[in-house]
Amino acid sequence: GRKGHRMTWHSYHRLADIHGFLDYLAQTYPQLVSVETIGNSIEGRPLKVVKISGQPGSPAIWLDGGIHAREWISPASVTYIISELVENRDAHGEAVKNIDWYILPVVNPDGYEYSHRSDRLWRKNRRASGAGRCAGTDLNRNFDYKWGGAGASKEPCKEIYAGSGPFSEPETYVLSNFIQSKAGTVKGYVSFHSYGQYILHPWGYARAYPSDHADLSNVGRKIANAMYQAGGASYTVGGAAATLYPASGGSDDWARGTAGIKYTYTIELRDRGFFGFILPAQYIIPTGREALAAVKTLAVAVSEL
Ligand code: ING
Ligand code: ZN
Repeated sequence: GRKGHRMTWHSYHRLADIHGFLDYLAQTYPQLVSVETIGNSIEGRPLKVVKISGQPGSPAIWLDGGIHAREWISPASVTYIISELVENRDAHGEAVKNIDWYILPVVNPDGYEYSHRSDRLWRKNRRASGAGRCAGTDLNRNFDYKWGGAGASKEPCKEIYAGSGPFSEPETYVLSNFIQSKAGTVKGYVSFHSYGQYILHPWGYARAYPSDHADLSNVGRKIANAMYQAGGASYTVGGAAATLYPASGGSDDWARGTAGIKYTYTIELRDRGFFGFILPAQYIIPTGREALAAVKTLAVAVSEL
């Protein structure tokens, strides 16, 4: 088409349109944007990370979306963030320009496509487990930190099946290796999920907190204020297990507990349950604005470290 891509924020798009948008940005802004396929999903789809470069020596922030297939507002909001950080760069202040952003909008591309084609409420990846057996591992139970503990299941038919072992799934293995390869430079991590309007920080495995709980909580509250100003929705801040429910093997516990990233959050986007996972597309832009406000606030916090 005229614009060189098919992406919009007026409807939910298939994986091909999302990947086409990332490739378009890398072609159009080669000095600012690059796209790297860091590995492939279990069905062979590329895991495409977009890098939006800061200045030499800038700290890095990692963002991901679409760990869970049915949470369509997550990839939609993460691609909205990418669009604004690249194509509306001057509108968002200096802090965002002094960060190396690494962004994986669809961690679970097989599940995402399956949720479009076959089962709108699919959550897990699409690992096959043999004839008559249940498919799929919950990628947000498959990370190594406290793997297999509270709020995770060893039963493949469960929605919270943790997999056969830590990082048994290519999607989590590849993501974790990529971030570890940037060791030391990544100071912020946000994983976007839905729904509920929560800003969650570690720990998820138990109702406990890291020793710098006050920092996580303070920045979390700043994020909540910025999101409210940007989009009008209220977000609740707290430890993941204490606020929602215990869940072991999540990406944010890994990001803090294994990778040592200071500011680590899971953000549960809109809504609070009226539409739930089936959030109408008219809410993509207001929710995307909130998600963008969240990461801008995080960029300021990381810059002050
Ligand atoms: N919720 C998260 C889940 O994986 C969560 C909630 C995140 C709990 C991180 C603990 C730690 O179950 C959704 N909507 O996926
Ligand atoms: Zn989720």
